[in-house]
Amino acid sequence: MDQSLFTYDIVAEDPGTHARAGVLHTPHGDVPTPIFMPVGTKATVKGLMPSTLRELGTKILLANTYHLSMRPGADLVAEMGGIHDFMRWDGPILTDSGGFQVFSHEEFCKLSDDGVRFRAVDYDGKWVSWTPEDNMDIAQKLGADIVMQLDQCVGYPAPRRKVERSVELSSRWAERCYAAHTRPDQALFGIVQGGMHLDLRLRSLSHLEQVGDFPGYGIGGYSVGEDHETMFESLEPLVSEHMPRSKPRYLMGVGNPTTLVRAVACGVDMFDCVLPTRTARTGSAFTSEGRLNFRHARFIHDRRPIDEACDCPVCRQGFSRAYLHHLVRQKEMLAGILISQHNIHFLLDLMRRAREAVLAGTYAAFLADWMASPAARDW
Ligand code: PRF
Ligand code: ZN
Repeated sequence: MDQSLFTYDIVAEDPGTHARAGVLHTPHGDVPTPIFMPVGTKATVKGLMPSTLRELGTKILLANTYHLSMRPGADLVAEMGGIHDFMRWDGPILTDSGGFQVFSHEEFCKLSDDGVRFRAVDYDGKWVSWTPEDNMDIAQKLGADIVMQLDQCVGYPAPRRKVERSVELSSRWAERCYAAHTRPDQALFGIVQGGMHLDLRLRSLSHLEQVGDFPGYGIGGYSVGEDHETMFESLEPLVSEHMPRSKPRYLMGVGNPTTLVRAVACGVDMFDCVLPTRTARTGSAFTSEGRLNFRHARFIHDRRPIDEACDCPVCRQGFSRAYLHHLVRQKEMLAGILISQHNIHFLLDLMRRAREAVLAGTYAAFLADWMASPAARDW
């Protein structure tokens, strides 16, 4: 990797918390942090045009190496000019390795000496074998700006010994991914595992620091069934006391608004989650008053926008709750499209305001205000 293409500037550090504001430079543009990354697993954020994502203020998108390697295949994407050209999004893209997806069907997943064998249950059910080198080969063909190492994510609860083995395996894979990754215009992030055990997390981090000079770190293995307090017990000290200050920190697969606001206070910089788009497709919206589900009959005559405090394109254009209720009930595809836009805007805007608070040195008050707000109740 050409390090000069992926510098991370810390612009401000909040005096009352561990929150920071930064700018991550990539070959396809700058990413202000803290940031939420909308999820476009199969090289599409379901139902949304890239121009719409841009209008919402999206700075970086997520896609998935596992899904794209199954369909349409990494060679096809490479033939079409790489993932940016293929999906017509010219901003930064991060691809997750697929470690998480592969291990989510544990019964169809076998570890071999050399890598992982799994059944592609979301596709044709065929057995697929991946070494860390195969995974990097796919990631380099897809051509995202940032790619994640292959790792093993363990659910919760899990026996400590199992978590320990996953840390050791993920460390060996980190080393092999690091050695196999050669694309200069692409950054490879290591992933810290270790479940809810701080000592295992620290061991994982120190392994990664021995492997090489990763330009950033993922924090995997959270939001796997534990409650919030259990998560923050190890996440808080890991991030605020132990992770290197100068590198971006990406909390993987975490996207409920309260967790984002609290994790920023610990010093997390990047987030992704399917929550805003997946729940949108079931009629559910994030609002300043908490979560609303438009299936509910109480919206039949409601003329108000999704959220009166929102300036997203959907709320600005005056689509009423009554109309959304109608679309959701009729299973019209516009329902998911409109609510997805609003929900993505909600998380992007939350992180924009968080960043402003860090720049003003008032993040502690921002956190306290959020926790006292009706929105925090639901998440
Ligand atoms: N590893 C990878 N991707 C992930 C996770 C992980 O642990 C998680 C855990 N919440 C989400 N996405 N590679
Ligand atoms: Zn809105």
